[in-house]
Amino acid sequence: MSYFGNIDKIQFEGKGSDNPFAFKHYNPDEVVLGKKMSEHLRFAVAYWHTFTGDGSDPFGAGTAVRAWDHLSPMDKAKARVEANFEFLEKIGVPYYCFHDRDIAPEGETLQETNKNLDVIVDLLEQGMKSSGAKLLWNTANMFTNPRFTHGAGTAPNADVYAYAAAQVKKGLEVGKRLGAENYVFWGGREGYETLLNTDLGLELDNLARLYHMAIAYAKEIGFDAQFLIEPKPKEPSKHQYDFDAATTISFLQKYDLQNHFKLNLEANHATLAGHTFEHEIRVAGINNMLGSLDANQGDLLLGWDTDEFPTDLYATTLTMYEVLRAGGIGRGGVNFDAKVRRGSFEVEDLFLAHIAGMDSFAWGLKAAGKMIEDNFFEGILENRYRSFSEGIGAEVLAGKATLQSLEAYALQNNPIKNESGRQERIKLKLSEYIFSV
Ligand SMILES: [Mn+2]
Repeated sequence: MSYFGNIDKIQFEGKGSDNPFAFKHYNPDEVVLGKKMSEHLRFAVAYWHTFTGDGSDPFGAGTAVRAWDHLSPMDKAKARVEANFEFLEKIGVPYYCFHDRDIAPEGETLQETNKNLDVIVDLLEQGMKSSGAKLLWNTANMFTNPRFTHGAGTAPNADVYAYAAAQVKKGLEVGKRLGAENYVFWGGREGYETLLNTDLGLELDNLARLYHMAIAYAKEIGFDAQFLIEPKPKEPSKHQYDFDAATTISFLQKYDLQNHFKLNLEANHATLAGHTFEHEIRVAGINNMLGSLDANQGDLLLGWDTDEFPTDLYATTLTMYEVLRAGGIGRGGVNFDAKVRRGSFEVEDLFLAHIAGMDSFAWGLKAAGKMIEDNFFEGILENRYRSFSEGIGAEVLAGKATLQSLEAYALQNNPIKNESGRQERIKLKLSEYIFSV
């Protein structure tokens, strides 16, 4: 059966096209900086927003109109599998991502839940074989069920901790079976509300213990996916432990986990942490921890995680500029962790939203590629830091300088001359690049 029968495979038609169901910028085979667009971007569809989400919010019931609405939970789960592969094929996206509870409903017991999961994983495996679609990553949802009200890997209750561990174990087995490129840990409720009832040190130690167990088990079963942690500063907890890239990297280093993990960075989570997405990518990049991207955008007028489809070209350009600068996305990808707005409830909107996101990222990639080809921004950095390439600056970089030698230099170097940073000029140039492609 077809879930999107009236929609044909989305084609690249180029900038002149006014067909809303066509790409204007995303041309998978087009080469940018020696590599195909499809290889740079490695797009993924998020199962939860695209197939499981129904448009409900804290003020009202779901609005989405989907062909599987009337079905029982297990039949619904089976229908969504078919819809997933039809959608991936028609939109031309090679990867998808899911949480365990997106794909199959929970049962009364862990045994029953795992049985439901196995039924759906069988179907996913078959669908991947026949369609060629791949799993960018999977993860465990350890935040929706009420048992996780106080956290999972940081729960104050060892029974909950054990349940979470069992869920991670199953997740790793599922990931191995489906050939996942990455396995993600998003600390859904790993955080706290008040220190008055929280042993912060123990909770963080326990979280690290869980990660070490996951590393050991993945090794044991021969699951060689890249492990990723997804930082987020708040929501649902007031204080989330994986606040941002820098906090997460410091956690990984403290517990000797840094060689086993990279980061899955999300644009809207960066915004909530008071950063730009490009800041987070740069921090990960300089620490060799850029793993994968959750592509979306927040609304600066709202204080929560709105997960909108990315359409801001300044953001997509700077994102792709940072990715290219970091040497690419590796085994990661650009996963649309984005949901259509509640008012965009028709299935057509799923296609139009992904086209918007894919075209915006392709546009950003082209602009960023041009910026790098022209060496414009790199040239600015080279000039701005040139005092470190000779004289006293070169001695600092070579590790030859001491406080005494720097003092001797400073005493005779008077006055010091600074230069303008010229950021207004640079920002205008950025606009020129974006609108030239
Ligand atoms: Mn989000």
